[in-house]
Amino acid sequence: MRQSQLFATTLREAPAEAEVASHRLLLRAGYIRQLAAGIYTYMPLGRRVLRNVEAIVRQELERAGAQELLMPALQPAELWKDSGRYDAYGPELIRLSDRHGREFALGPTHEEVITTLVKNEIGSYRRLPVTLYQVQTKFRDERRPRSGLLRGREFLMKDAYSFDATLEGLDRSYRKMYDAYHRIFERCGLRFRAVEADAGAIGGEGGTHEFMALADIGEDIVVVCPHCDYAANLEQAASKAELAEHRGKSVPAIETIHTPDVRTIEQLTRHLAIQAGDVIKTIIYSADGNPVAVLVRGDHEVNELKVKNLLGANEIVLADSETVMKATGAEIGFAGPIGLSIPLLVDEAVAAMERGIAGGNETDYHIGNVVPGRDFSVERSGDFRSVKEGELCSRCEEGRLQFVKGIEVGHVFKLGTKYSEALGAGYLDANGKEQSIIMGCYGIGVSRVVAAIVEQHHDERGMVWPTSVAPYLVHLVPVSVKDETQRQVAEDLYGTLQRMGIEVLMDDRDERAGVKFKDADLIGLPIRIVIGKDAADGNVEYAERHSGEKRLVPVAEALDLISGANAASLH
Ligand code: 9G3
Repeated sequence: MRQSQLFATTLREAPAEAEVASHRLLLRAGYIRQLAAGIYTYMPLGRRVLRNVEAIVRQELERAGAQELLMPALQPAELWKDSGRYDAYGPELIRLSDRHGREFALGPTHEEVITTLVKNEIGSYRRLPVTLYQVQTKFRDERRPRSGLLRGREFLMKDAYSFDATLEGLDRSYRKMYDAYHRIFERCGLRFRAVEADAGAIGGEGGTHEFMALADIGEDIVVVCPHCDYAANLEQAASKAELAEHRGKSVPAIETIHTPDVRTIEQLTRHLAIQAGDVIKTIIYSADGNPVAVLVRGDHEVNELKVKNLLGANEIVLADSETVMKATGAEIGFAGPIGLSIPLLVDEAVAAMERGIAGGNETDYHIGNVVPGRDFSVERSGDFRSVKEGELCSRCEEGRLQFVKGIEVGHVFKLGTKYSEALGAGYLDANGKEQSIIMGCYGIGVSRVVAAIVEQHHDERGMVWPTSVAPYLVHLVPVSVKDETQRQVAEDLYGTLQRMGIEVLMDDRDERAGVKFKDADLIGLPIRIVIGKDAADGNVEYAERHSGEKRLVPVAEALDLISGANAASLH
């Protein structure tokens, strides 16, 4: 491609609202242009990257045995009403009516559509298992679309759905997708971690993983162990509680302490000159309307998801002051485990304390010398706390957990029969009995992957594309197109590379060298060939954008180096 003809202009500056690197650089280098908030045009350079990412995704999905189809974006509202999700989603689900007044939604995802399709196609277990996928535009009316392609309102997703007759089959389908995702993100040049995540709103058979591309601007916290391969999202992560060296000496009987108006941990530790870790914090929740007390050490936080999962509750909220008064006989801030008649969930770090200070279940009073197991029951003890950085890894019990930021680029779910039951997608098993199909679903934010790659591969001068996804492999830069020798050598190289099937962009513009080099840095192609005054001796400069390495080589050697890089990148 000749840059003088390329439909792209580079910008000196990005608009003020562009904050993260990928948003700024993709705009400045002419890869994307915004049409409206969260809605983008992929310019030729950006489209080529998107297509390269799609190609990797398709190759790995096909290799995993998935079959590609393409579903409509316009989805009849009835499907969402049948699945019960029409009202579950608010303004994020874009709704519209057609000319006949029939209601539709612009597809944010396709569980309802694909399940209905399969329901009408699969009658017998003999047609199972099957995994279907598409690469298609999704619509989600984000309240605050931001960071360019990282969080758009119209974006490209690869969504796959697996259909099995048994849970073992689902495990196999899930594993194939999980492994394909590792290959995809590795080939895209992403540093990522697959983290155990909670099934969340989609409510499947449990067993779900998020693929997080590591980046400081990521919105999610990933808990990783530097010593082993443990990784989990913050909601799910578990640490090994470093249990207080166990009680040897006997602890005196409990004592009541007058603590007027001392309601918070911070006030209590100051009032009694103790550490937060000496406190037994008692938080009262309403779990599906039933009060429950959760005990964690004063320096820990309750992990409400873990409590919800253990109780199997649909909803868990902090109890209001009336509920707290009814359950404890005291105002909020004085709840304690002794004498409570509601269930006690005791975090293991509390159960291991030698003694602690706890609320007195009487306004303005706390209790000292409280011994877990002696003064209150610890039979319902477990992991109810959120992990903190520096705690011991729960898997290897050697590494100290670290918090890193991540961008969710993929998410795989075991759905079970949630949708097949709701929509009546069954099959006849070998005994002729009607069974519900067992599903999994697997998403990759294809357009988000483009931005995540930039977040991980850029420097102060611009983007640094991995060869596997770069819009072109080679950037030919003749220093002066007015110099007949330089122009000729460049034209010959351009022709040769094209005949070799190498993707090449030639900066044939009549611009100063400085402008050309700055633009080349910004656009970020992996290999740059500078044709300058040494062209007279048949030499050109071979430069790698990633390593910054430059060397003067004869044209023939430059071609060998490029051909090698091309083969390596399967470009
Ligand atoms: C909606 C809206 C937004 C949504 C959803 C539904 C996220 C919704 C979860 C998923 C789960 C998987 C298949 C590919 C992988 C992800 N945002 N989700 O269901 F109506 Cl407005 O999409 N779907």
